[in-house]
This record gives sequence, structure tokens and C-alpha cells, in this order.
Amino acid sequence: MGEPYYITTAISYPNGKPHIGHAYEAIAADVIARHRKAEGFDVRLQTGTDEHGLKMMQKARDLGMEVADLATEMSGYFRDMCDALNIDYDVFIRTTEPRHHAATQELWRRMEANGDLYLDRYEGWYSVRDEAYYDESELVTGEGGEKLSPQGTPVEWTVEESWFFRLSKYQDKLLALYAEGDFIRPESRRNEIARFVEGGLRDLSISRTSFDWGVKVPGSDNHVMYVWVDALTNYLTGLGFPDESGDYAKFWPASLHLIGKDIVRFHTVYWPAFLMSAGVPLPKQVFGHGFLLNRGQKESKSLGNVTDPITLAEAYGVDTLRYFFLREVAFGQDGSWSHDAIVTRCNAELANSFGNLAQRSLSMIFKNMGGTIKAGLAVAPADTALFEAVAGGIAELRARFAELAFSEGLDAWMRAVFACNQYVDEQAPWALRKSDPERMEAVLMTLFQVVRDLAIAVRPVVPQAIDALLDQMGVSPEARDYAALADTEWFATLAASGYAVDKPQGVFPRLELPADQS
Ligand code: ME8
Repeated sequence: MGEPYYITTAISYPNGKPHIGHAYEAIAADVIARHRKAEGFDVRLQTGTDEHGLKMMQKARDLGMEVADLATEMSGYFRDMCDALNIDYDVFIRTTEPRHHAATQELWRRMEANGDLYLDRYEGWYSVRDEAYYDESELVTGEGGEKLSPQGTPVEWTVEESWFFRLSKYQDKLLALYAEGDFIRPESRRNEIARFVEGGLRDLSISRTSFDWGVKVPGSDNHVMYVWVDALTNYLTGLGFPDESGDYAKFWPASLHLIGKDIVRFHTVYWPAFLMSAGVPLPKQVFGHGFLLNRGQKESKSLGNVTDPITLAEAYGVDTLRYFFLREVAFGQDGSWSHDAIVTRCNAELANSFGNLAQRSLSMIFKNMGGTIKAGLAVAPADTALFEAVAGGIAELRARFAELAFSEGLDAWMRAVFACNQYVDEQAPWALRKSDPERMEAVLMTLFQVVRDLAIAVRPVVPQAIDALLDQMGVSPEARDYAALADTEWFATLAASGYAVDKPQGVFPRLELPADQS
């Protein structure tokens, strides 16, 4: 087994059904996980739901439901979304699980043993929507003159007895952490957080007495922990913490916490400070991705533009949606989606470029060579040039994906696909059929090999379609990782086995705009 790679998504608030932003994050995490697997890492992917806190209580009250029932019902929809989008998670965690309560209480005890917790009274501006306290100086004024959080959500003046965490003590250590490596990415978010921490840190109120839907504070039964203490600990719970053998020993510290830009502060200020306090090693990296917008607008119930990601995947295909999200948006920045953009992008690149290349290559092999795979044919300079162009494109895809620059990686892949299509046009195998059948065979066999390479390269993004294609090409399921790209014998072995391709089935159909969108 390769080097361990542990990646997590944020755990979602199950106070409603999953939205497109949840789908975007899950897909990106899954592509990272599959990419790392293809690179030979021993990968673990964790996702789940963040079920405590005031926000959940209030939603349950509005719906006249028990909060536990709301959490269970909605958490099921998040799991369904992961399944529908082909998210290959290893652990789906729910913060209401008893093992999570135990893990969080243990983290608390360690912070307390380190002298970092004390009881005091809290007065401050609290936003239920953000589940966060804000400083007076951070607030903004709404259109009606009301006070709002920096995220634009309502705040209330709140007074309660509370446990505090000595966050102020960690300012210098946090600044040193940001300075030394790439703990926070992208760079712009690192700068933003460093500026915030340089401005000074106040101790953090980390328990509540006004409700009881949460993890109980050890030794203070009338307090439940602030939901972010409990939520962040999920990354440890899923590995069996506090048991430090087994999965924890293997996978902690996490390689990457993938989260959205609105929760970077929690993951890069509070979380490392809690861990430092508890003597637990820090995750290696936190990446704050951008928001996905609907034609440039945030989706919201009041605008009536909320899209169910499962419906979208049903309309266009799961692979198509996955490809679109990663290709269209420069990862880290905000991006926009629309029905038009999905259809245009995926028809141009998946259906017309790569899909068509694969389909015409296999069709010609089927029609003109009886499907037979032949090795050992003469190689012309144009063939060598194409092999090199494709290998270069794939190397670039792998390098860009390792940096989470998906759009650029896919751009390099697309350029390699264009080189193949140009090769087909220039070599015109249909004309060679009469004039030089041997050369035609060499051209078609060159195409067969580069299609297989390009397919393996993009498999983390569009796994189902690529597996359907590689099945038709006789590529064994064990030889679909990047290591297979380095195997110089595969083609000769396949030919020697007497493999013949059947009449091919396209794997990237052309999309139409749904009637209600055109
Ligand atoms: O924040 N585009 O949960 P959540 C892209 N429970 N990503 C988006 C998005 C959008 N339009 N809207 C939200 C929480 N997200 C906490 C996390 S982690 C210990 C606790 C992202 O359901 C958001 O940034 O509000 C976050 O990473 C994830 O979706 C879950 O958001």
C-alpha cells in the first residue's frame, strides 16, 4: 500500500437538503481522492453531517419536528447525494453518533488539562446563522439600519455563562504556522487569515447554556459545547480518536481539509489552536475553495433559484456534471454555472472532442481491422510526435491536479485531445484504407493507445464513462491507475491475447438543453 492520504470535506449542516455548493465540494474532494489513488496513495475520504447547534434547533422548531428526527432525515439526503454523485467516501460521519461525543469530550479534557479553558460570562453579538460571535467592530449595517455579521446575517446581543478557550495565547504560534509552509491555501486566503490574526485574538466562548442540543461539557452538565468545537473534531472521530492506534496512527495528521471560503477562519485559527492545546498534531493543509453561483448569483430560497444537485446530475449525467464543475471554475475562486454553460462546455469537450475521438477510433478499428489489436507495426515520426504530445499533456494534468488546479490540468488534457484529433485529420486513415492499408493500421493502433492513455488520465473526474470505455478496449480493471501509463508492455500483451474490439458504444452522448431551459 502507498503513502497514506487523508482528505476530508466540511461536514454539512443538515438543516435543509443539499444544495449545489455541497455537491461542488463533494465532487472536488472525490476527484482529489481518486487522483491520489491513481497516483498510488492509500487514500481515505471522509464526509458527513454537522448536526448540533442552534441553527438545527431553530429549524426543527420552525418545522414542528424533533431536532434528532430532522437531523436523521436530512443527513440521509446528504448521503444520498454522495451516492448519486459517485462520491467514493470511506466514512460518512454524523456528529450525533456516541463515538463522536466521546472523541470531542476527550479533546476538551486535554485542552482543560493544558490550562486553556476557564469559566466566565459572555456578552456579545451572536449570529445563529453563522454559529459565531462577532466583535462590534466587525459588524456591518443592513439596509434597514440593523446590525449584521460580516457575512450579512442577523446578529443578536447574547449574554450567558460560558467556558472560554485561551485563543489569545496562540496568536504567535498560529502566525508562525502560516509563515512556515502552505498550511492555508490558496495564498489569498492565507494572507486574509494572517491579517486577521495579526490584529489580535480574543479568547473564544466555547460552551452554551441556553440549549442542550450538543455535546455535554465534561463536569459541567448544564453546558453543551459550542458547535464548532464539536464539528471540527469530526475529523479525528472518524479515525477512532482517542484510540491512537489503527486508522488514527495511519491517517492522522490529515493531508487536506477541503472546505469553502466562508469557514476558513474556523479551520485555520480555531482548529489548529485547539489541537495545539490538546497536543494533537496539526493537519497538513486547509484549502478554502470558492463559491459556486447560479449565473453569478448565490442560490437562495427567496430568489427561487435553488437547484437540487441530484436533479442536475439526472438531467446531464453524473460524469458530465463532475467534469463541468472542475473544468469551468478556477479552483479556489468563485465560479458560475448555468444550463447553457454545462451543455456548451460538455458538448464541445467531452462529446465532440474526446468522445468523438474515442468513438471514431474504435469504430474504424472495428470496421477496417475486424476489431483486432495489432502490435509491432512500423512507427512513423508523426506517431512518435503524437505519443509525446499526449504524454506531455498527461504529465501536466497530473502536476496541476496535485496542486488542485483542476481547470488548468483539464486544459492540458484537452490540448492533448486536440492534438489527437488533428492527427486523425492529417493522417486521414479512411483514405489510407485503399492506398496504404498497413499505414492505416499503424495509425489506428496509435490512436488506440493514446485514447487509452487519455482515458486513464481523466478517469478521476469522469470515472463511470471512462470505465465503460476501457471495458470496451479490453483494459483490465486493475490497469487503470497512473502506474499503468508507465507499463510499456500493456499494448503488446493485449494484442498477444487476441483481443478484438466490438462495435463501440459512445460514452459521452451529446447533450440537449432541457425544454424548460432553452
Ligand atoms: O459550514 N458553493 O456547513 P454548510 C460552494 N457545518 N461551496 C459552498 C457553497 C456554495 N455556494 N455554499 C456552502 C458548514 N458551501 C459547517 C461546516 S466543518 C467542521 C463544519 C460549502 O452546510 C461551505 O463553504 O453550511 C462548506 O465548506 C460546505 O459547503 C458545508 O456548508
